Amino acid sequence: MAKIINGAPLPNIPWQDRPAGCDDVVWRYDANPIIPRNPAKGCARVFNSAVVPWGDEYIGVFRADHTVVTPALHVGHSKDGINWEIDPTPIDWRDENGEPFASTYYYDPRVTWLEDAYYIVWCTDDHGPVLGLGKTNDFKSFTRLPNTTLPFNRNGVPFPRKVNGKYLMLNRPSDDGHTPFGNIWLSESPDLVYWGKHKLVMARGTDLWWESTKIGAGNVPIETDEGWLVFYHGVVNTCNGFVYSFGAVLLDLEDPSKVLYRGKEYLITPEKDYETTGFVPNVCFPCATLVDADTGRIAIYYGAADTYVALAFTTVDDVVKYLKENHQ
Ligand code: BMA
Repeated sequence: MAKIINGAPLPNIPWQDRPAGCDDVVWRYDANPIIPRNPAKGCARVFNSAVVPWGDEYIGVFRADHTVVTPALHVGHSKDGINWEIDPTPIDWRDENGEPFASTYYYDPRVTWLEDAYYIVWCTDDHGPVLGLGKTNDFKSFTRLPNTTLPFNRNGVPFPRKVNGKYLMLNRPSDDGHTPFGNIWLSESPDLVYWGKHKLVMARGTDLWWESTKIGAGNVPIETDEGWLVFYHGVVNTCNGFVYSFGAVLLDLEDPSKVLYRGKEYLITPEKDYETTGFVPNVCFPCATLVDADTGRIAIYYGAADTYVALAFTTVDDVVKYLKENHQ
């Protein structure tokens, strides 16, 4: 049995058992999507968002595309991880001196507890898309640290702890458009300010068409006794545009630039109406997981069609078993 390590029990994790007769590794919540259109004044669509436990409730940083279409980050609260209240006011980012540190746009946040605070990585604007970094302790005041990359990089995922004394971040160098290429890289930092020693973790899978255009890490890696478990999106280009599915990979615990098992097939691909139809059709984009270290249950939060937040479930044992038996 694969186990989650260094994780906490989460007895009230959002959960539904695998439906009878279903042998999928990952299965959807049957009342998806959990966040509908226009969930707060001025927020037209909320998707690609990150949630964490908060006492015995949940809190998160949500990507909200406003009614001018530009994306911003908003805090959201939930008692059960399923029903969410999105604050109508965006996060007011300040620099380390308390001065406003605003950007034109903010999207695809990831959140993790890391030593002394909740850290947030997202894509933001500095003469092109870069990865922003910020932190909070109360989800009321938010401090921005220096951006972590040069342009262009639009997909960043922090690790929940230092590995071999270094902070780590998965990321994807890209362009300033809708990037028709992209591989997953690992960058390290001694202090969360200077980032380097960039290493390629894995390249898009040219022979496996579901991930042949680009790939990008999804959730903050889950530490298991078999390796770091990461759900990642894989994109195929078609005559009607990109299709975003997601699969999973296990990375080496001591050196996460090493791939142990990379799944062959997607685990979720756009099939349901809320995934195939919306502002951007055919997108399933994971940004966060909740885990219960006692049972190994995993709740995956993914953006659907750049319009909704949806939820899917699996267990660490199910995914690890699948990856060992069906890897590339
Ligand atoms: C990516 C990002 C995501 C988005 C996806 C599909 O490049 O912009 O936020 O979900 O495209 O539109």
